[in-house]
Amino acid sequence: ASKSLIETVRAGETVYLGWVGNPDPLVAETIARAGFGAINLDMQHGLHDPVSVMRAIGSVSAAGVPVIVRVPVGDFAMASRALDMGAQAVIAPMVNTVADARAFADAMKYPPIGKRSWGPTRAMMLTGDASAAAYLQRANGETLSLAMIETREALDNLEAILDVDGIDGIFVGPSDLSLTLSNGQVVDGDAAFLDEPIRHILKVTQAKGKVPAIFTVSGVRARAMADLGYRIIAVGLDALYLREGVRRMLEPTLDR
Ligand code: 3PY
Ligand code: MG
Repeated sequence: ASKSLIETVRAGETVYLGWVGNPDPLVAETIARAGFGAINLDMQHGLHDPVSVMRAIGSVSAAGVPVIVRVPVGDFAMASRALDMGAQAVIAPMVNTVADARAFADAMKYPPIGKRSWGPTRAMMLTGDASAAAYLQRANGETLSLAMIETREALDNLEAILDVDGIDGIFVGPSDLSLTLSNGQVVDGDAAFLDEPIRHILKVTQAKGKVPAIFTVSGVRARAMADLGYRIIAVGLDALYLREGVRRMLEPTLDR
């Protein structure tokens, strides 16, 4: 089997993450096989639902690629379900307070760290754990909870959020961060005024020994974030892959 997400992250390697909102399992599999180190299934702004997540985890796992699920805002019950279905990590959007972070960690981790309820039927098919004890023994350490920092409030609470036991890393949402820091004036994930917070979040996350992750919309930006020190880096999304692919295909046919 290929390396799990946690193994790759522990090895200090960078994971480039494909982002998929289309709920058809073949779309996720095709994008996974095109070269990404992991695939995120988006239930917040994408069209994924619990059943499509279950199916896409199957098709992407068949390609030997780890799956992350981004749940809808505040839907921590879905975070547990995503793990039960075999997701190796969950991204929770809009984690703004310690209470948000605590609720997220509770859904992600078994006691004594959290309050995750038992039922990893599909997860155990994928890990190959033959007993409940075997899965229990490693689940808390091997499933990643990534809390999205994407508002001014979250930025103010960053250290306290990172200190919550059971939060494994931070996932920066540059679009929402630009929206909230500019008080609704700008949506631009590449805006220059994000440079300072993006470096600050990275430094604080590294200092706490947790995983720094971020969203980007280009390979150039993704590479720059990797060089800065981010370790899980989303590169664009499926709608963009389709549109850019079509444009590149049609480019030679255009009259100049
Ligand atoms: C953001 O940039 O706000 C995100 O949530 C990335 O998907
Ligand atoms: Mg966002």
